[in-house]
Amino acid sequence: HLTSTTSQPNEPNKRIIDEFNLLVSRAEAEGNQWRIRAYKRAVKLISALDFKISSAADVAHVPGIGKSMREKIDEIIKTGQARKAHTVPEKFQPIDVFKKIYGVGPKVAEKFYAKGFRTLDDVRTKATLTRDQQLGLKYYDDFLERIPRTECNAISDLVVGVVKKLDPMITCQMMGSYLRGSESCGDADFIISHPDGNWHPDLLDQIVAELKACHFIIDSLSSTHFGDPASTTKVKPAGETTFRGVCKLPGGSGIARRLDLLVVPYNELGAATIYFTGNDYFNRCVRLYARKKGYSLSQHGLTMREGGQLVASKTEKEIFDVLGIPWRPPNERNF
Ligand code: DCP
Ligand code: MG
Ligand code: MN
Repeated sequence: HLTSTTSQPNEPNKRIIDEFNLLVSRAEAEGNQWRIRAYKRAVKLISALDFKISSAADVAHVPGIGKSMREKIDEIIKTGQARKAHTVPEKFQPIDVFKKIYGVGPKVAEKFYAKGFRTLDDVRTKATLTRDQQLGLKYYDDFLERIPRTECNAISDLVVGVVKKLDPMITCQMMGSYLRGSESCGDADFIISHPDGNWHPDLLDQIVAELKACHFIIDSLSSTHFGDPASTTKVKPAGETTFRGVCKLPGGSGIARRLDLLVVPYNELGAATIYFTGNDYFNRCVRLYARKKGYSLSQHGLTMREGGQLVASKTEKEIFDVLGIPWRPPNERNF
């Protein structure tokens, strides 16, 4: 798993690994996803070596450590540090703070900086904010807190209970990092579907109304941009509805949490399940693999790239079978 970046104290290449971890932090501050992954992969690969690197030439044969990574290694061996990791531009810190506001992406964060804002208070008092961004400020500290798994279990019980009370037939499952077994989650994600196969246009509204009535949902965010990165159309397909909002477990931690509900047609449940199980990197890999085999995979189904005919969508297994990828449990999708 490429995400764990801890190094052992008796690590022969500790100096190099420590510097590379700083480079990961810097890439995170920059929001450069490609570099974050490249440096994390390098940390992982270097940590796995059982010999001390005395020059970058020692790792020239290691796949995944390319030329620019080797230049960094030589720099660290020669000077004791990677200069880039220690010269962080002044604007990174405020931009990093801004990007953590829900509804603020890298572009808006840059814009805030260019307008001369340096603190959250500047944004609060001087910026023109969308409703989502206003809520992002309101819940700034809460949204940065991760949800412990025990609280996720309680959230799952509550939501599933409310849905089953409406109609015991309906399937409702907590997805995302929770389904992958994480000890803590960034938000609470649910997929809901009705196995009678009919589309129930007001199902989501009913569920949201019930969850508001029991004081679980405390705010609504705009749900128009529910992200399917592979989707080329801006029009939401018929038969799918999403809710993004804010919830708080009655009698719980008192911390407001992000909630995502996704209602999908039953015949798309498999494709939607792959999508909402993640993680996002696993999804990118599977989608790329599907493309190479002449298919296109989205959260709605697996289709032919040429012609667009639907090949499979109902179950995960059907989709993975067509692709020739062995099905693996969610806890083995933490790429
Ligand atoms: N997803 C994706 N691509 C994105 C965003 C999301 O494929 N750009 C999919 C994979 C994710 C799932 O949706 O696993 C849920 O999205 P979250 O942002 O809630 O991510 P996770 O639940 O995986 O992690 P976290 O604990 O941060 O919520
Ligand atoms: Mg999540
Ligand atoms: Mn989510």
